[in-house]
Amino acid sequence: MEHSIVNVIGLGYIGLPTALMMASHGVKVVGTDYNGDLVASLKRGELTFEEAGLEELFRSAMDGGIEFSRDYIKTDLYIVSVATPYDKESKRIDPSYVIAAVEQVLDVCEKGAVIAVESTVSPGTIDKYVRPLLEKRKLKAGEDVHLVHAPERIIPGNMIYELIHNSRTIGADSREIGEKVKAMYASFCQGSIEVTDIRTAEMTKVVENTYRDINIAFANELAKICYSDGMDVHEIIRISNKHPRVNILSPGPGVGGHCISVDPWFLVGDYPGLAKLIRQAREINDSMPEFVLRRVYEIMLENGLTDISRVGFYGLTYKENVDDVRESPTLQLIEKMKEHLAAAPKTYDPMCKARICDGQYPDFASFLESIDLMVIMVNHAHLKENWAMAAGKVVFDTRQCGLDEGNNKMYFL
Ligand code: SAJ
Repeated sequence: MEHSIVNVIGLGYIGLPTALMMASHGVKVVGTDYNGDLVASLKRGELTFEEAGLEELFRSAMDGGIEFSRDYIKTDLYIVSVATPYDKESKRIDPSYVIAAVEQVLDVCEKGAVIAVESTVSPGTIDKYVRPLLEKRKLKAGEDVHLVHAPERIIPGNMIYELIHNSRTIGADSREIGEKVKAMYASFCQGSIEVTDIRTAEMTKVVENTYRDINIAFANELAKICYSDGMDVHEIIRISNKHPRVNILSPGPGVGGHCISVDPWFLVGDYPGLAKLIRQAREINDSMPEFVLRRVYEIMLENGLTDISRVGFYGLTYKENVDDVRESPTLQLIEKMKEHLAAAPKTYDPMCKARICDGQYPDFASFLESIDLMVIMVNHAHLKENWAMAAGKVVFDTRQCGLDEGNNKMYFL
């Protein structure tokens, strides 16, 4: 598809790598974000979050002439990758940023332009919230403007590789438009690109994350069963996985991130009478931080530790080697503690430069000095590199990090 310029709207975790990737593959790109500080920082050549390989990609996109702006530009292809926050109580997605972005695109776009929404949305969002925006302006979908849903699939920590190598899905109202958008993504994506309709594309995204949530829940439930009866869940999973058709995931302290812990709720919300396994899996994964707390209490008793303020939690992010703390198990655990009127526990995370919560330590040494029991919530590479510093501590490893026992007293999930 010969576009003059692609305008990528929303330069966050997904929009920025996508915009940079296109620009470094010969596509003319303008990245737009309403956050002036973010735009200014990118214009200065400074990245706004850490991700393996992003720095190099940024340089190559700059060489490819990428521009950043607060303004939407007049063109014929828009990629909308703005945030879709979710309400913790109602479990519903808030589509207001997507709506605002599409409204502003409609203010400036050329006739026949394509608006591809990459943001994660709940199934039906395009029909329910985006299509009516066109109708309101008496614009005809499929003629004046073409709507597309092109959900992202990349995993934080391996985004750059996955942007290039993952297959992806394009949902469009017509095959012709789907194929045109596919051609643009094929400028950098080496995976297969499936063209389908918009509802199917919306649903596949949510189904993919729900599949993973359910599989993690199975591992977590096994951890609870095995612990209750003195069996080693990790050994059991290791051996079971030797079966050619078994591939059990790893139990952990909970499931975080903006997608897997959120998307399955859309199905529960829309199909409460049908989505029973999905709800149960969500509840199991949400129960894990509390399970960790119960285990911490038992470990304290076993070791004669009575002072909860001398228990520290290593890792605030939702998984290893990223700086994203959204819905992280550690933050979920802190919330649980608050519900029981406990003060925020001591925490340390080498990936979090910013202050996330009370009790957070800026360096590993002083964190260790102030605690007797360290609970590993995230397996950052930093931990193995600095493991010698934790010598002599009681350690509860919820992530099976493979650390040397040495003179530590170790417990596992
Ligand atoms: N986790 C476990 N045990 C495991 C695997 C993961 O406890 O065996 C935990 C992680 O520690 C983390 C959470 O689950 O807290 C989710 O992490 P993840 O690495 O499984 O996935 P995300 O949330 O980083 O990214 C997912 C990916 N989706 C799938 O794998 C189906 C990614 O491809 C999507 O692009 C992303 O969600 C998204 O944005 O939808």
